[in-house]
Amino acid sequence: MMNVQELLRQKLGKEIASASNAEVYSALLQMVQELSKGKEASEKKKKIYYISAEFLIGKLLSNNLINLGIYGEVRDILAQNGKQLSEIEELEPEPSLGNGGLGRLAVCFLDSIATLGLNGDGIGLNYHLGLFRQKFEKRLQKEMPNPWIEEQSWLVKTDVTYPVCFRGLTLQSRMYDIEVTGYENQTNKLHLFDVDSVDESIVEEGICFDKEEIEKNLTLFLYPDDSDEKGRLLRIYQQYFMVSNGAQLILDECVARGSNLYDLPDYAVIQINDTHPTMVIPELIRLLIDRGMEMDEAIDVVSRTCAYTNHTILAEALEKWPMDYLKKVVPQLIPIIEILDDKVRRKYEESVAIIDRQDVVHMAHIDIHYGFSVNGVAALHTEILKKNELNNFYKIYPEKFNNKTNGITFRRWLLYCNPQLADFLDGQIGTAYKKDAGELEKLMQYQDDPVVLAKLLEIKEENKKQLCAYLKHTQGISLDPESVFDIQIKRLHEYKRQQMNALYVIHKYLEIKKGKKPSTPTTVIFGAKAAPAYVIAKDIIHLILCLQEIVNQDPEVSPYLRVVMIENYNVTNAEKLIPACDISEQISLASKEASGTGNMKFMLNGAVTLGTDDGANVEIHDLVGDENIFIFGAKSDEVIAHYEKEDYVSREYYKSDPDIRAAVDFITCEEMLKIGQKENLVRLQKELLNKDWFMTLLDFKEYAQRKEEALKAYEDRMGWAKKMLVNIAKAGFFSSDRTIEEYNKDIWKL
Ligand code: 26Q
Repeated sequence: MMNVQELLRQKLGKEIASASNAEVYSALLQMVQELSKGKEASEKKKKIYYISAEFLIGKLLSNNLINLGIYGEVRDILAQNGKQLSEIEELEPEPSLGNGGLGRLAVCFLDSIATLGLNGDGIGLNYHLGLFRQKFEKRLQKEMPNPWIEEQSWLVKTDVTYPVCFRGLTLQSRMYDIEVTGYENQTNKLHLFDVDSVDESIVEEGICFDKEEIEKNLTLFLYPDDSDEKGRLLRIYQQYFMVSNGAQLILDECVARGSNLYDLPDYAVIQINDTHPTMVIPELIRLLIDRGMEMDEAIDVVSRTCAYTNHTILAEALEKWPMDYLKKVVPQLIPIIEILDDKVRRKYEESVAIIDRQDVVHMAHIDIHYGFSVNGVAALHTEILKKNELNNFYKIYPEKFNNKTNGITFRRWLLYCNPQLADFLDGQIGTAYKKDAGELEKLMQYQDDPVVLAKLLEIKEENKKQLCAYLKHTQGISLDPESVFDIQIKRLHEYKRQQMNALYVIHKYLEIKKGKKPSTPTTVIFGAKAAPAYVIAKDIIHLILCLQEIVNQDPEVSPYLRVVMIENYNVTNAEKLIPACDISEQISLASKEASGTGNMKFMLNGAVTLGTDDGANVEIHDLVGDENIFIFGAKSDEVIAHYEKEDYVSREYYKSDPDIRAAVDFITCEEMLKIGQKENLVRLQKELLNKDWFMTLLDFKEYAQRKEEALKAYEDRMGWAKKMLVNIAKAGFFSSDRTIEEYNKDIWKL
């Protein structure tokens, strides 16, 4: 057994008590890196490479301490020396190498791959300034760079470097590694590629920079603004840089493990995370041909190595690149893509072609034809892919389609973020659930035990108080821990319908003004970043920030209703918000949210879902039963029918329902215009009345009713605690360990 105290003292070169927090942080980082290194996986023959444009890793210090099994010990040693681990954690910057679901999923998967002792690494890019840091100014979102790489960080610089050729430009890459510790098991790696020539000083105001200086800007930002051609070309540069490095690394490693390349599928499986890394397919083919393989053979080998995950059914998110753009950046891929298209065209109809009549390349089509597996991320989502969105492909390749319902790592989303609950579970049902999540079901035997139920309520109350203290400390916001915490945190998108929640706030505000005082006060909490060029999404943020001001400042209303939008929503504040939640808002328009993973995190932490029958909510609903979830709204087949018939007219709902009318009118009322920007508010209101593409008004009435029911149910404290208990007990299915076991059994076969 190692002596943690001794190791720490060694790294510090002095007594812990006399070191600063910064020194302790630095020593802990070194110590963890050393311990993780000692657990590096021995390479087995076949390996999974998870390639993704996003890895939303979150802070790593405590996560790694937990996975190494020394969290409690370190916390106590520090405490004995007058140091708080929670304060030291605050010194670690959070890398923002992802947007939301897809990026966070990738990291939960890396955790489970290592925890299950599988051979697998992640491959991505080392964005120096991440997504962006969100600031609110005049109730509008402003974007700032989020530098996260410090002198000392989790990144380990390696000697691995590859040439990557673009038209008229060859860059030499550099690989950095981050150790991925599994829970009480081995350590795997996240490989992040970069170029030495990146120059952060070219960033001007906010997140503006010269989009043409590729050598300097290539790995500055995740999703640089792609509203103009230069921005879109930069995305192609990034994507190709990622996949070319990935492909070269994979081939090198497989050869080193004994592959002759003709047997590549016995040595590697590449999971393509959405279409962003799709060019890995033509790139691998190109590299194999370079190494002497025939074209047809190369296509066959690559097709048996690559598998594709689809994360969205929104048409606008399915990537399509004009041939012109590809020619400007990666001309070497053009002949290969043309051959891939030609082969498809000889066999199948136009609708499944790779290059369409407008000379645009459909990236997902490459993945489906030239990968051996296509999976959706929740049962409903996969069904919709098969029946609707990708039906033409399903008819050709029924055997390729499969579902892998998403999951989350319980280490971060329970053990770390909710230690009180984890400790309580340990005492109640034992500790086996940490590695075998199905064990949580054992909690069901206590569903009528008043002592257990009271304890769950007490833990929730404590978490709410801690959240209040955190928000006071970090954002200067004061909240009432006695109120119901109703939380919607996720990327801002019209289909997720934050605007519906905002309309509810208006509705409630107007009711209170009319004298209808609720018996339980509610705090509605939002957290969301909007894509910098997504105009309506930014208008919705503006609406919420204006409401926050009006509602909270109104002495008649604020004792009963408060609205808060958290600035710069990220993994770190999610870890505080989720354990403190009573009502989890999962209100996307049915059929639009592929899965959702926040919904699972909330459930696991004892929140009750208020949601539509969409994505993984459907599976949550099945597991907990009608009693323990609040479901409302149009079902996915109704919604799909509305789109087909084009018969949804939002204005009809506005005209016929006085509550809806009052709420929508309020958006541009005098009070709002006094503090808000007319342009934004009017535009948003018009959008709701004239288009409302995601059918907010269709579901509004039922949403408001269900929410009232949930608030009513909350007042019966023991009844509510039972709902909490059932949600926790049934959450085991959503462990990413289960998801990864399924990927391995059906797709990877490691
Ligand atoms: C596409 C084209 C151009 C620019 C950007 C993009 C782009 C960027 C990011 C498209 C999609 C994304 C991210 C998608 C995402 O996060 N999807 C979420 O994936 C989760 C994990 O499977 C699901 O739970 C969510 O339902 C899904 O929305």
